[in-house]
Amino acid sequence: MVMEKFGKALDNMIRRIRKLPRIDKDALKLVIQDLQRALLSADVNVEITLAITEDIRKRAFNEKISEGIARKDFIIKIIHDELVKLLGGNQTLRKLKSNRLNIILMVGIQGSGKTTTVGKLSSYYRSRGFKIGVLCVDTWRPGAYQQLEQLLTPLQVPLFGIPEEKNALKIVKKGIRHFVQQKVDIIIVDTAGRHKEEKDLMTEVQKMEKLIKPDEVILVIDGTLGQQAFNQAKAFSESTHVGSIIVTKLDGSAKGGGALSAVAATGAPIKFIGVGERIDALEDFIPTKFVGNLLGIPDIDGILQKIKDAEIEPDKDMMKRLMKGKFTLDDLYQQLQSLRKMGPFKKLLGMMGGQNIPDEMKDQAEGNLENWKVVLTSMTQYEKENPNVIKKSRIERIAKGSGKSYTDIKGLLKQYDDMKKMISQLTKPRRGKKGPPGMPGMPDLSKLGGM
Ligand SMILES: Nc1nc2c(ncn2[C@@H]2O[C@H](COP(=O)(O)OP(=O)(O)OP(=O)(O)O)[C@@H](O)[C@H]2O)c(=O)[nH]1
Ligand SMILES: [Mg+2]
Repeated sequence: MVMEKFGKALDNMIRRIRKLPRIDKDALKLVIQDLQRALLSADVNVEITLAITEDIRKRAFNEKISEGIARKDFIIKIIHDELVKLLGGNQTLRKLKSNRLNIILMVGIQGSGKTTTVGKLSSYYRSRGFKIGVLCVDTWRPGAYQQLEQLLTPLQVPLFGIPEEKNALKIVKKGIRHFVQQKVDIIIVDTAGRHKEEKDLMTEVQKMEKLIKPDEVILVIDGTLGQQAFNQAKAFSESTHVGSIIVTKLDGSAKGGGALSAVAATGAPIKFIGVGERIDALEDFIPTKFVGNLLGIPDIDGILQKIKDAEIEPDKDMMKRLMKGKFTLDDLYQQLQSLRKMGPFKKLLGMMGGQNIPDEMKDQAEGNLENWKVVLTSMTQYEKENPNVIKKSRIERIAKGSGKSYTDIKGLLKQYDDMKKMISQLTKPRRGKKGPPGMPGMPDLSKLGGM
């Protein structure tokens, strides 16, 4: 499993957060220690670890949180956000340009998995309809050309290389010319492995970049690399314009924190991860999903959604209209839509005094939403804004236009009336009227809807 150990350490941290009845500054201190331990044990560089945890410490108590959101959930969210940010944010894959040549330059240290990844990328893009050409400019590793040949022959992807030539720049120049003539969509350039102490080789790759002006330089990082990943990645990003990262060997027992450090060192996002030696062992990298798994919270999406909903302010104009008793059919439709998501409408009602919306109302809203949608398209704007004018002949016309029956339309209009009454009661000062539990002054909602 990917980054198993890191995941376990984070899991412990989340458990700690969840067990706490409430979170105070002392509790946060422990949580932050857990997180630091998790990051460090995953080989994340010390400075980065401190920077992240400092950010979390600051945000945890200084940011205002929306009503109805537990501080615990909020802290889980910030930890999630910070880790996603560390991993380069939620970048969508840069789309290769169609109808023009794209050049990808692969760089990385010896044995990081460049050549294997070239094979995987060839297969990935070929199956998406691109015409690929692979260029072997590895003048160091014995049998580099043959290794690529073995990988690419089954895929029927053409390979260019001059095994006896020792000047990488000469090969790359000829190779690009060759594939331009062949009119390929993507040229993937596989280079020799090199590391930061090999100054000549670092200069060579720098010159190569200048010469071929690639659309993307991909740094291939071995996921098992550990602490050195930071400095290696930094050296590459100082010599070339690293645009993205592929982390390999995350199928093993890799701690993977090296990859996190590499992202921090280069500022480039991870785009793919390698999860095995086979040609198809390449996965899209989706930071939110990755971090969600890492944090081991199955309902992380639920928590994030809840916080997002709470942060959406209800429509102020609508609130004003409601307060004035102006409530149109369009408003109703919008309300039902947000009711379905139990988002801002619930909040709006909460602000008006009706906290607990019964489930049946939610179910009915769900059931009737589609009907309302159709019916509303058969109404004029005037009718939607002044529903009281909708009498017999208009109902007949609307029924015909929407393919519903006369009683259907009557039923929906009744639903509108009930809703309007409910809202006007909520906006009136309360006088201890009877209503369903938890909703003082509310009309019987079970009558709502029946279509
Ligand atoms: N388990 C696993 N092994 C991988 C992965 N990617 C590459 N490898 C293995 O890592 C070893 C080195 O891979 P190469 O692709 O030759 O690495 P390279 O960066 O081209 O090496 P040089 O050309 O010498 O710099 C091979 O044995 C690969 O099978 C991966 O995602 N998972
Ligand atoms: Mg290689």
